[in-house]
Amino acid sequence: MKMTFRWYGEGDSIPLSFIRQIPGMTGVVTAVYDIPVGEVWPLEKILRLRSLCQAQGLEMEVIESVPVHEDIKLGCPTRDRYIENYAKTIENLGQAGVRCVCYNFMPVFDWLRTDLHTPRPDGSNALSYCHEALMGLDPHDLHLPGWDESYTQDQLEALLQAYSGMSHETLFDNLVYFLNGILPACDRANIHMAIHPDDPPWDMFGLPRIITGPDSYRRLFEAVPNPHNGITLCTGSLGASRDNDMVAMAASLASRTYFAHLRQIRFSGERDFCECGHQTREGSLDMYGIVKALVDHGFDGYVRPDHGRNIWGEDGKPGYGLYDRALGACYLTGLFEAAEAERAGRTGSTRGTRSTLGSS
Ligand code: DNO
Repeated sequence: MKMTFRWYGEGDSIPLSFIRQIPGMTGVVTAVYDIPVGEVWPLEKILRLRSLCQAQGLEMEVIESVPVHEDIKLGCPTRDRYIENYAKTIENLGQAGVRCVCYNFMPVFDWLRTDLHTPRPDGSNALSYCHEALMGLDPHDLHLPGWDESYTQDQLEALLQAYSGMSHETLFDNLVYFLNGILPACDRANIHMAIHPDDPPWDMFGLPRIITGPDSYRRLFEAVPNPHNGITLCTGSLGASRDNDMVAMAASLASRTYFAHLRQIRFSGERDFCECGHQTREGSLDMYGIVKALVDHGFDGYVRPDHGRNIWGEDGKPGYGLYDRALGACYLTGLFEAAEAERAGRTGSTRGTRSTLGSS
């Protein structure tokens, strides 16, 4: 596996020079942030990002995300142009050495939380989700913490109208249409697509969500068997549903998992949770069980720590400060070292954690 760290480009308050100092770090996960959704990412912009990373000895092999235009999710007649653009972006990314692209297929809203600064007993604070509080919000007048409010009220209203009544089947068909449109480019560029699950994994405000549990993946791989069609296993997203057994899912999905977001949550109600430190004892998910299941089933992709708490006085971008994610990365690297050593001992395999910055 390769340990990576999300970096929000030149606007990120965390410099690459700090990220490289996290032991075991091989690269960053980033994106071009100043191109409107649906337009082609110019090769020069991608290469510039890569050279900034390389100057700090960091790889840039994973992109999170290349966003999918709503017209594609809606299945509008205009989608073919956006799919063509997406394919062109994939080709440009391939030329820059990118190997994996994370994306999601959630209508209108990406991840949702109801509080970004929930105080924890140890004096830190973290993101949390309360289902009742979310259900009490009016989707037509939303001011969600952390949500990118890039839509005007009118645009949001029009989008909600356009989606109204859309079934899960139609959204799924639109995903398949999208994948079939871009996979030839992925094959040429040798890029793995890694769909991020819906966070949290249930319908929101009447909008369908389709990447929520084991059945979603069964259906997805049946419909699009091309091995470049893969997933981002996000434990914090999928794990928020008590129906999802994350250790079993890690085992059964390992071979199609190209990117793993390994994040811990602690349940505080049936559908309520608070984010917490990555360690197993901090929350409700068995992190070692998940890592071991991935390793034992042949996972050899990219990993990143996910949302961290604000600790040690840091007031970072919600979920994306430096300190707690760095602690998470070190913890996860240790879990992988142990699981890979154990597996090698059992199978006589020489495969292990790939070389890191320190090897050169
Ligand atoms: C939240 C992230 C998501 C993720 C996208 C992938 O912290 O995990 O925003 O980047 O859903 O497309």
